[in-house]
Amino acid sequence: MTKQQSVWVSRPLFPEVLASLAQYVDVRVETKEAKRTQAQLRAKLADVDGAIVGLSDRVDASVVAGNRRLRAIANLGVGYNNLDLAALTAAGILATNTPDVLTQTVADYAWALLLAAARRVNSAERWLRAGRWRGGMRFDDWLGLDVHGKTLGILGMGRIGQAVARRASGFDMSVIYHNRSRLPEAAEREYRAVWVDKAELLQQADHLVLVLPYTAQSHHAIGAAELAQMKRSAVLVNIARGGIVDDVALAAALREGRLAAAGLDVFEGEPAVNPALRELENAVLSPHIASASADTRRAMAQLAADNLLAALGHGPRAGHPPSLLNPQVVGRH
Ligand code: 8YV
Repeated sequence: MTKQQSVWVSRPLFPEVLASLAQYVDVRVETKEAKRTQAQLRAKLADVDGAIVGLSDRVDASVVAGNRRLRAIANLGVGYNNLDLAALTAAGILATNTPDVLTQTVADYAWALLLAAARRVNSAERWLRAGRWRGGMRFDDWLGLDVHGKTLGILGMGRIGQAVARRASGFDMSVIYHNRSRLPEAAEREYRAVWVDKAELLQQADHLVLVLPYTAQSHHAIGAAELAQMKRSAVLVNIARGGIVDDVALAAALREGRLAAAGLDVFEGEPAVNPALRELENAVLSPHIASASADTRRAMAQLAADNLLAALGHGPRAGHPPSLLNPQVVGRH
């Protein structure tokens, strides 16, 4: 049977997720993720009803201008700074993201980076693999920094920030956080978390995790001035978006010993990574994989597919995508 609607999937997904889409719509899948130009994206979206896109697909006004067919964009990720939500809403296009399903996995990874950077895990492994462990090691070699018992700072206290905070109690840490809005008292008690202003957060945190959305306001929220306020013994972890940190200032602080270490999963201009960061032994670097556990990536892909199908009027949630970002568009068609 020919299906009336078509969707574009910007990168390969799990076969069972693609099969669930194909029950209802024609599916065109790209064989690999790519950084496409606005003109290329515009062409890809020209004759489809919906699409699954990811962070590398910048869907802005120029991409959807004049497209009278496109009804829905499902983003593979909780952060959606790659979408111009105002432009999609103005064009009557439903937009969705993938919250909740990745919260715990991303919070786990923040801890992986914090512990790895503080305890120099990756650097020690590189040294061992290079065949340099030949005995005669000094008792004061490979000294790292403790994490347990310290003060954890969290910038951004949404779902993922709270999941990071919850884990801190297992490390006997106290938690301070900064966020536009304070948590309810019960939640602050549960996480043993105290709201502080941003300057206090920077100055008092023994280690700092960044988990805030990337917006015009959060661009370079951590730059030279902020790094200068942090403890020299601090570890900085970024699992949010590259643009939140000024990479050049961070590399300088790490190189000059003004900051002890960093764990970075995201980079300004990724997949390009500032060479100054790549050279630093005290930076743990990974290619934006905080949500990449098998269960979570599958759940994210399925949620994106469910969102898209619902937005196009199919399946049990027809008309009501589970994680809709612009509900004001519903019913406009
Ligand atoms: C990516 C993320 O979307 O959810 C987010 O906001 O940044 C990640 O989960 C994922 O890596 C796919 O690119």
